[in-house]
Amino acid sequence: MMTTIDTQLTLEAILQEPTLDKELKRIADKVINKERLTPAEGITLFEKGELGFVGSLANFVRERMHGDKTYFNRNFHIEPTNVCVFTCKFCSYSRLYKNREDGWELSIDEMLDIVKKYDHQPVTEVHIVGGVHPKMQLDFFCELIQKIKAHRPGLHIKGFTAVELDYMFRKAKLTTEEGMRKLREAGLQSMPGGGAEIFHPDVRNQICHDKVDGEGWLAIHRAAHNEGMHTNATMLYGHVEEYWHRVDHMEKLRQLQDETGGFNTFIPLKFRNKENDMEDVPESSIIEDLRMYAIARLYMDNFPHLKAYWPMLGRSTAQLTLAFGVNDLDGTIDDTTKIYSMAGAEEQTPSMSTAQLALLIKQAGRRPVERDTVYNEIQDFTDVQFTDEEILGSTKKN
Ligand code: V47
Ligand code: SF4
Repeated sequence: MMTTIDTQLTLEAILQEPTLDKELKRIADKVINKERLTPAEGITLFEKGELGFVGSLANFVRERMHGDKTYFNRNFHIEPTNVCVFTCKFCSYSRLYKNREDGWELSIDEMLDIVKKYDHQPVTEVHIVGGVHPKMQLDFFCELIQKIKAHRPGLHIKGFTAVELDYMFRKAKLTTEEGMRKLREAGLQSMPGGGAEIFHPDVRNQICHDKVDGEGWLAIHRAAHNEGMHTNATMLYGHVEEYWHRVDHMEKLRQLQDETGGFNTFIPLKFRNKENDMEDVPESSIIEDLRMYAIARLYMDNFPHLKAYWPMLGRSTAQLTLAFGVNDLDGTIDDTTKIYSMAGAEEQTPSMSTAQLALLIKQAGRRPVERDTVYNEIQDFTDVQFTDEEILGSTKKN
């Protein structure tokens, strides 16, 4: 197990290396002294920071914040529809309304049936996210949320990207604040971080020109925070953007977090290039992915958590990220999302039992701790012994 002392030794060795670039040395000193990095320093890290350097520094920060704890949660997804009015070029999942017979549209009863499947399982969260269907509107989703809450009041509802909400609120002719209040009153408790992509218009106009812009995405999260909800933030990286676009994106999130404190987690999402209009854009390497996580940990100093979404990265890379700043792995999921499998991710049927997820974290030398959506700790699994059956998954206990 890598201890904090080991990490400090590695870091000291790197800092004493006579050939270390002066700018990188200054950045490392700032990180060690808990000083905030500037956007120019963020760009320097991307341009000059080798994996060993950014990784050791990010691991140092991760252990200063969380020690060896690595959070996971027990959740499942509901994807109400993949019919979507928008035309994001990276999306492998959506179908236009005119082609809706190729996609799916779930009724409220069908979605409640999904919730009921988990009645005797210790899941704590349902994550609801999907395409933007022109006929599934705010009242429909308020009814869905109320019915889920009536059926299982203790299940935390995390739902809807800012893209879905922007469309719903405009259709309902409500302000962002009014719409958000309505959803909170119906039982929505937090929001996932999707739809952020890259905020800068130079990139956004190329990859997803017709959905809410960066300012609009941030305004919806601000309104959610003002309603007392926590939200997450993502960044879709590794396609046509340049390093400075990534830093610009992280900077805007960092500024909103200074203002509201409402973000829980930052989730870098690796672009996958199958079955979409960006198949000619090569995917990033694992080295570049790990550098991305590490630099995110260093730059996003006011975000308490950095999450790797294992269905998209694959289990081995997700395990590696735990040494590069990541302290949270999402989640047991139970094969209930298609967003990544349709884009060519390693995990075609994403599902892990609690035992498998806890073991994956332990094998990386960390302490698996189950959390709820807002990071209350539920159980430390470090010393829990699992049966072979639980580990092999022949009897799946979510
Ligand atoms: O916004 C779509 C991404 C996001 C591709 O908040 C793609 O806890 C890569 O945001 N390659 C939706 N990424 C999923 C999401 C999410 C997932 C897990 C947890 C949380 C959370 C949020 O998926 C979209 C988009 O950025 N996406 N297509 C693709 N081809
Ligand atoms: Fe629609 Fe979301 Fe796909 Fe864009 S990424 S086309 S908004 S489902």
